[in-house]
Amino acid sequence: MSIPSKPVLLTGASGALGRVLTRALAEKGWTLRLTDIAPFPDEVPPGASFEQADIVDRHAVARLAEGCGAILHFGGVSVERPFDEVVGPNIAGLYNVYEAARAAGARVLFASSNHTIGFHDRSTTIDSESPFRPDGYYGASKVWGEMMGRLYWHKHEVESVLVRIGSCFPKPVDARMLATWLSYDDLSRLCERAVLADSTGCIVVWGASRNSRMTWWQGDDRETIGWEPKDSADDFADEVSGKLSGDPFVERHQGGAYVAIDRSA
Ligand code: 15L
Repeated sequence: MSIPSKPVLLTGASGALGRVLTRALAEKGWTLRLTDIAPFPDEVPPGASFEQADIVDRHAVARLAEGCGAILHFGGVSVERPFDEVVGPNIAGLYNVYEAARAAGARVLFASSNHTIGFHDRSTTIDSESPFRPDGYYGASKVWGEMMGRLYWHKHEVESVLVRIGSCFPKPVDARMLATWLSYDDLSRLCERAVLADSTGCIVVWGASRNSRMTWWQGDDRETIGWEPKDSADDFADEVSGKLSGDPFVERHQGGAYVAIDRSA
């Protein structure tokens, strides 16, 4: 069993995915530095420490990253919100994270999103080089994050694994998620591989499980980190395949409900 040689900083630790990763990686014996703007709701596991901090606080982020070998960046706004709520954590916050990574010599795993490409049609298959088509301010902020990854790689050799997460929940809850679902275990293994891989450069990985309805996304760099998903949304098909939005515009696009939020019809 491999363990990173340096501590790993996890931002957004108090969120749903942060808590999942804290449990999974602490169980493996990793040394974790946890941070979030909200208090950590669980008992802090052995090998981990928690500090409450705002991602827009540049000095706090730099201090937290000092001596870390990797940053798992799950902090910031994680759903579509008005621009003024997104800009601080997801735009300035990304600068803080990348500056901290640069100073520490740390690799970044950036929790990007399928909402960077949400306006592609479900009838098409895109790859990681296909044009961005963000479906809101949140999706556009994730495009910015991916661009920061590329900038800091080419200019400063900061490595990044940019994970375009589909729908990471305990189980799929509607028909769309039969394509986009990423299980918690597949996410945890992905983060583990992203940190432990010898070198990554700046790469993109689609964050979805082995769902047979996942015909939308192909061609990423998962081989570089040796990650293959093991779970599948197919097991939930009977339960949720009838759960549609009833809106043809939403059903046409990969981003689902986000494409219709605040839309000028
Ligand atoms: C995301 O990026 C969100 O963080 C999550 O809450 C879901 O909305 C997910 O995308 C999705 O597209 O299902």
